[in-house]
Amino acid sequence: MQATSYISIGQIKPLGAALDVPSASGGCSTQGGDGKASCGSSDGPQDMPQEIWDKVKNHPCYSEEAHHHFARMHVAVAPACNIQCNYCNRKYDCSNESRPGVVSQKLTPEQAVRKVVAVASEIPQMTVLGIAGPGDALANPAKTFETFRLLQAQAPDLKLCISTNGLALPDYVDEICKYNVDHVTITINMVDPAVGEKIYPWIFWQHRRVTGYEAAKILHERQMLGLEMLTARGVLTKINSVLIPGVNDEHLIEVNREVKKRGAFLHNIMPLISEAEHGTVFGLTGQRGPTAAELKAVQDACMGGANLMRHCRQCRADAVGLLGEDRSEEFTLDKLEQMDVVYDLDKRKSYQAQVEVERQAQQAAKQQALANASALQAAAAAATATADNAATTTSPAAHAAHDLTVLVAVATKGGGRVNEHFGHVTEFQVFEVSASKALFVGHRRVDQYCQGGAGDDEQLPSVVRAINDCHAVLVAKIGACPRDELSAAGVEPVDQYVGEFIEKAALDWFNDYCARIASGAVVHHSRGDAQIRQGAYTNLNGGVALAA
Ligand code: CLF
Ligand code: SF4
Repeated sequence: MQATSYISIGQIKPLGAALDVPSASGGCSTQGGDGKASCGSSDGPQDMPQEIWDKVKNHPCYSEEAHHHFARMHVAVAPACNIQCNYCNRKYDCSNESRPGVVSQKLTPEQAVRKVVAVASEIPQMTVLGIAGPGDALANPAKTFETFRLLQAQAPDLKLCISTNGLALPDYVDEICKYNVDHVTITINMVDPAVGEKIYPWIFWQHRRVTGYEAAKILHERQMLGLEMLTARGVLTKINSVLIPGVNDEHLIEVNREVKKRGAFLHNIMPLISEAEHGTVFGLTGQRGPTAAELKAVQDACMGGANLMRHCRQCRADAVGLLGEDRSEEFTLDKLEQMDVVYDLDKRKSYQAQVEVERQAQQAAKQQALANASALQAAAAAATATADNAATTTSPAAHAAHDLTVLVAVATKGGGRVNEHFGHVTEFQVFEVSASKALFVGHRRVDQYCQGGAGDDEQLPSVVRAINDCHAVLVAKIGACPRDELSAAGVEPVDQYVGEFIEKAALDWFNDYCARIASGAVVHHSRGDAQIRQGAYTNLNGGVALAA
């Protein structure tokens, strides 16, 4: 299928409006994969039209900033799927696995709505209800749309969201608009069926199973058509792509270009999860996932600016809570029976207003820290130039510090602050920091070091491997043993920014680091690669964690 004209976010219309398709030759700021897209998950209100900002500002997946403060939940009402992906094995009762397709309980629409209302009452920052499996939301249209219909009456302030492989998408665009579902994720791993047939063994299409190249071609055409139809109707779309080394790694740059052309709002490139224990085709055939550096290289190649989502946690199909935490065990069907549920809209609004104040404080702190960093850099550059002009010797390190970009790991339990002890971390957030930015670029899951009040030293090497590409780790507190091990590995443990906003803390540390380089107190070295932990959390109650 041929590409349509380029469409910018500014041209996305409210639901129901027709799209003015621009001429292919210009008038649009989106430049596909070749340049900076018009917006991205790290952008703010100044980067997009107000009506788009209103849609994304409280959506933890569509706004990186929002994901520190707002939660989502999934209801597992969609068990069937109409295609097979080589990275998928849908499992039930895997409470200690966190990856797409895994759930503990399938729900009817009525059970789902009860659960949503209960969660929304308990977690006022839960702003988005998503249907993301464990199969495909649109391969189960009756259950998916019945859930949305019931919810519209009972929880009218929730944003509705679905995730789909796209095969059935063109058939349900009207229904999606009818229920005001204004966030749709399509998983698109290829735009070339020759690549696609390595990922999809079959699809179920028009009452028959189709295999090989033909299957991938049909899927590709349906995905592109569905994406174009949603853009034309003003529905925000996010494209999820699974990075499969040797299969579609470089090809994802082409995917990025094609989906941008068709008006996709965000592109989320995620690492393949393929442990043999998961029982997927890729897991069983030894197809590996990417390293942290491989993932970042493809993401960087796709972005000229901030058009990528990098904070995806590859959630379970019944996940509840902030991205990176999972509170689904608190809301099982038997526990719901015992709960006294009141949907208090005012309480939710008031809580969210408090979050907004905190969020603005975080933004202000970041801007102030950036201004400080920029002033320090300017002063350092002026001093270097003066020294150069005077033919005095300036250290090469002082020159190098001006252009530095490093990764910093952060221990946080939410709210956008450095507020978690090293030993309690199950996930580090990773920020890319320079004099002009502190940008969230990923997360690293780890096994919790502190078990039952004591450090488990056998876990330390795997924790260090997970953040081995970082120059520092910002924590609220850290013990002597992990401090020594991190220092020996070249990762600086930093605990003097407790409670501060992450970006400000990262920039303040960066300025200090540059000053130490310039003075010769430390020597800057490049870091190595890091290991991406495959999709499971440690179950503190004795569950088995999958191998790192
Ligand atoms: Fe769920 Fe997906 Fe909606 Fe978010 S998840 S349906 S857009 S509410 Fe988010 Fe989870 Fe990543 Fe999905 S972190 S797997 S991108
Ligand atoms: Fe699994 Fe989703 Fe692929 Fe279906 S579309 S096989 S549920 S990953």
